[in-house]
Amino acid sequence: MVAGDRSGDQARRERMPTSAPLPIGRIRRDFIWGVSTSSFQIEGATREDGRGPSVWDTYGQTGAIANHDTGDVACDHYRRYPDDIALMQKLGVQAYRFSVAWPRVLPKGRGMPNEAGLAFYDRVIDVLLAAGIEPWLCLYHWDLPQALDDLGGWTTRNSVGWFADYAALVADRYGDRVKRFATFNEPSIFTLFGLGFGTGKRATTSVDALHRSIHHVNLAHGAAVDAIRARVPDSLLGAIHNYQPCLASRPGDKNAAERCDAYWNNAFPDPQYLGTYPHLMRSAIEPHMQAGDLARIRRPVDWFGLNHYSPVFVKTDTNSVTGFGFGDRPPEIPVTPNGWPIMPDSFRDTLLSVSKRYALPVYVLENGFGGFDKPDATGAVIDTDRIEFLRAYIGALNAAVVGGADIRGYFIWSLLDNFEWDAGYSVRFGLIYIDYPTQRRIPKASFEWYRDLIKAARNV
Ligand code: IFM
Repeated sequence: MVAGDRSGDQARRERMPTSAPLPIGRIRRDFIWGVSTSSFQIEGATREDGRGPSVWDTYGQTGAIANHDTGDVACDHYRRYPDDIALMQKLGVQAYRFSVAWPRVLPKGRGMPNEAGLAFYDRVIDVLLAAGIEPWLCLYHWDLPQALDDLGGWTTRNSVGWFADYAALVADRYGDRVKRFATFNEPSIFTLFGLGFGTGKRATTSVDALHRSIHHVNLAHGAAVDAIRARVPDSLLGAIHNYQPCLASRPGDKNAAERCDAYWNNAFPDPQYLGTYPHLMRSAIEPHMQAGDLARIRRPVDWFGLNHYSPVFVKTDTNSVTGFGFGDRPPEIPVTPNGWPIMPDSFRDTLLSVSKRYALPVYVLENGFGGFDKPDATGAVIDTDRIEFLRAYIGALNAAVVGGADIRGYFIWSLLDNFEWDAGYSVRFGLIYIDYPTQRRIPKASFEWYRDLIKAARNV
C-alpha cells in the first residue's frame, strides 16, 4: 500500500534541490515538529458504524462541490489509520494534530454517544502513542452535526451547551492519554465563509446570524476550556486561529483592510485572550451579549494555535455584511498553483505580532502549499516547488524567533492530500500523495525533505 523502494528513494533524492542549508539555526531544541489533518477531510466512512451526517455530508450530496466530490471515501483513513501512522513514524514527527468528528461520536450532536465512533479514536490514539507520536486533539474542524444545524447551529445560544457537553464527553474518554486539546479550528473562517460573505456556495448571508455565531462560538470555546480543564487538570489547552495580514488592494481600501483584520484575525483571539471585541464589531455583537459573557469567554489557555498561508488582499464592498471583499493582489507577487500569494516575510511579521499581542507561546498548526501534484513517469512525486515554499516559510519562522517571537512548534498542512472543501480533491496539500482510485500512498519528495529537516533539527 505504501510506495517507495530504495532505488525510487535514491532517484527522488537526485532530483531534489540539496544546495540550500536547512533554515533552522535559532529554533529551540525542544521545538515540536508535526503534521495536521482533520476528520472530514481524510476519514471517509461517513455512513459507517453509526456516524451521523454532518453539514458537509448534506452539502456534498447537493453536487455543489468541485467535480461533484464528497467526503464519503476521502483518504479512507478510517480503515487505513495504522498505515498512515506508520508513515508519520517514518517522517519522524513528534506530534500529530487531528480532529474528532462530532457526528461520529454523537450522531445527533447531543444525547446518546456512539460507542463505535468513540472506539475509533481510542484506536488512533493508542497507535499514535505506541509510535511515540503525541496526539493533539481538536474538537471542531467544521463538521457540525446536521441535527444541530437543523436546530439553528451556531446561531442559537443553545450551541454553547451542546459544545460543552461534547467537550466533556471527549475529555472524559481520552483525557487519560491526550493532554493537548484545541477547542476550534479557524473559527473566523467557518463563520465568515458560512455566514459573512455570501459568496461560498454553502453560505447564507446575514448580519445578525454572523454576529450571533461569532459570539456563540466564543462562548462555546470558554465553556469547553472549563469542561476539559475540570476533567483533565494536566491538559494544555488552546484554540487554532487562521491569522493573515489583511492588505488593502488600493489606497482607498484601508478601511476595508481594517474591517478584514477585525473579522478575520481578531474576532476570536481578542475576546478569548484580551477580554474584548475589536472596536469595529462591538456594536454589532452587543445585542447578543449577556452580562458576564466576556468573562465566560476569556478563560485561561496555555498556547496560541496559528494557521498561516498568505496575506489577504481586500477591497471595499458595501454589499458585503462585513464591508470588505476580496481584491486584486499586485501582479508581481508569486503565487502557489492554487493561487495563494507566496510572501514568507508576512509569515515572519505575523508570528512577531501575534506573539507580542497575545503573549502566549505560539504553535504554528497549519502552513502548507496547495498544488496539483502528479506522479512522474517513474511513479515518484517530485514537488520541488513545495519544498522551496517550506524552506522559505520555515526560514521566516526562524527569523521570527531571532526577532524575539516565542514559537514552540510547526505542523505542516497536511500529512496527506485530502478533501479541500469546495475544491474537492482537485487541490493537493499533502506530504503524501493519495492515488484516490487505489488509495495508494506515495510519499512525495517534500516528505523526505521534511524528514531530513526534523532529523537535523533534533540532531538524531
Ligand atoms: O484544508 C484547509 C484546512 O481545513 C483549514 N485551513 C486551511 C486548509 C487549506 O485550505
